[in-house]
Amino acid sequence: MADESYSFVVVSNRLPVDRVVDEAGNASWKQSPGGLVTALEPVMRAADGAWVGWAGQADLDLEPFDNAGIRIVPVPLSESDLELYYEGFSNDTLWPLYHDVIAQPSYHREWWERYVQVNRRFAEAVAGVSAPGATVWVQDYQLQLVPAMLREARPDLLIGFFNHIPFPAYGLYSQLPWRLQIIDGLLGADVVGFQRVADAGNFSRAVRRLRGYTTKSPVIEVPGVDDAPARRVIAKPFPISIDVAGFQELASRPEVQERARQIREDLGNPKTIMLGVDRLDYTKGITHRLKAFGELLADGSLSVEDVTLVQVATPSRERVESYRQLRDEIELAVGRINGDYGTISHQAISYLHHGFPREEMAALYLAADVMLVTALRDGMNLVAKEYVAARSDEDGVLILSEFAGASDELRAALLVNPHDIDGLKDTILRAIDMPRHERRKRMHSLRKKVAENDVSHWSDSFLATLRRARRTRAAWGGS
Ligand code: GDG
Repeated sequence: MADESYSFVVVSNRLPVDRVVDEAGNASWKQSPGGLVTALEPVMRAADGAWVGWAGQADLDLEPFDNAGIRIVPVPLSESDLELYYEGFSNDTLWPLYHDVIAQPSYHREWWERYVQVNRRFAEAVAGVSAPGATVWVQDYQLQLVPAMLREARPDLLIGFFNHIPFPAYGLYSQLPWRLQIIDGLLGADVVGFQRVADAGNFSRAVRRLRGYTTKSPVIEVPGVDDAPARRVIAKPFPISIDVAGFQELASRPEVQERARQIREDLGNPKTIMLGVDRLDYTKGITHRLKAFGELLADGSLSVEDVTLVQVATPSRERVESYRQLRDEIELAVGRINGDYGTISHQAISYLHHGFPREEMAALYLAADVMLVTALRDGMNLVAKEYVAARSDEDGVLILSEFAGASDELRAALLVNPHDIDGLKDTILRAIDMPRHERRKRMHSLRKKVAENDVSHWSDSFLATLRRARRTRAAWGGS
C-alpha cells in the first residue's frame, strides 16, 4: 500500500478538475462544474476522501495533489488508450449498446483488451490509495470491471458502483461478446446502483440468465468459489439529481434574470421561445425534434414570427465517426429549415454548437417558454431537472421523452414518444397553447418532485445502502 491512504475513494473515468494553462504556460486546476462533485464534496471532506481518475489530457503523468480539500489521484491514459478504451470500447461499443442500439455498436477484440487493461490500471490506483476497510465508489460504464478487480486485490474494501446510463434489456445485452465478464465485473461490488427500476431489473435478469444466480429484488446471491465466500449484492435504482438549491440561487440572480430578458429581445421578442440543450449525441433525439418543428413550420401551424427554437448542441466525442456524421445531419437539417422558413428579421432556429457558462444556461432556461427533452434513450437527463429548478416563477412547459429516466419522477411534464413525430408535433402545439393555470399547476408539481430528491439525497441514500451492506456482510461473518 502507498504511504497515503484514504477511507473514502471515488473513481471515475474523468477527474472532477480541469487543467487550465494560462498564456505564460502556467498550469493550474479548476473544479469542473457538475452535480457529482457538488454532491460528493461534503462527504469527501468529512471522510478524508480521494478522487481517482483521468486528468483529461493524453500522456500526462502527474503526481497526486490536493484541490479544494480533495486528494486528486490522476491515472494516466495514452493516446492509444483513448482511442481503444475510451473512444472505442466505451463510446462506440458500450454507449450505443446500452442505449438500445440507436446506433450500431462496434465489437472489436483489441478495444476490449484495452478496456480490461485500463480498468486494471484504475483498480490498481484505487487499491493503492484505499485505507483498510475503506469505502470505494466506482462511477459509470467505462469502469465496469473495476469492482471485481478491486475485490480480488482488496477483499477488505466496501465497494459501490453507479451506472449513469441505462442498462439494456437482455435481448440486446446478450449481443455483447464479453457479456459474462462485464456481469462478473459489476458483481464485484456490494451495491450496484442504476437510474431506473427497469435498469436494475434488466441487470438482475442478465445475471439470472447468464450465471443462474438466485435474485430476489434487490438482492442477488453470489455463490462462493474457491477462497471467495458467498456474498449478497444489492442491485437497485437510485435516480440521480442536481444541486437544486445551487441552481435556484443561480437562476434567482438579478443579472441572470436580466440576461433572460435580453435573450428574448435579441431573438426579436417572439411569443414563444422553445429550447433544447443537449450534448451533440444521437441518444438525445435532436433530429426528431428538428423534424417535428420543421413540419409545423411547413404546414403553417407555426410561424417564425411567433416561435423560435434555440438549440444548444454542446460539442461531444468529436473524434468518433458516428458523432461526426450526426453533426453533419443536424447542421444540414438546421440549415434547410432556416433557409426555407427564416426571414431577414426572424430565424427559425438559433443553433449554437458550443458550450456556455452555467449562468448563461440558467438564463436560457428562464427565457424558454417550452423546454424540449426528446431523448430516444437517456439514463436520467439532468437538463429536465435543471429547467424545473430554475423556474421559481412556476411558469414554462417541459416536454419530456418517456425514454429519459427523468420521466419516472417528472410525471407532470408533457410526456412524449419522440419516435412518433405526429404525437410530438401535437404536444408542441399543446405546450405553446397551454393556459397559464395549467402551466402553473404542472410546474408546481414538477418543482415539488425535484426538490424532494436533490443530488445530496441521491448520494446519501446510495452511501447509506452501502453501509447497510457492510453490516450485513459482518453479520454473515465476512470482514
Ligand atoms: C449522463 C447520462 C445522466 C450541457 N451543455 C452545457 C452544460 N451542460 C450540462 C447540463 C447538464 C449536463 O451537462 C448534461 O447532463 P445530462 O443528464 O443531460 O446528460 P449526459 O451528459 O448524457 O449525462 C444522463 C447523467 O449522466 C447523470 O447521471 O442524467 O442520462 O447520459 O448538467 O446543464 N453545462 C454548461 N455549459 C454547456 O454548454 N455549463
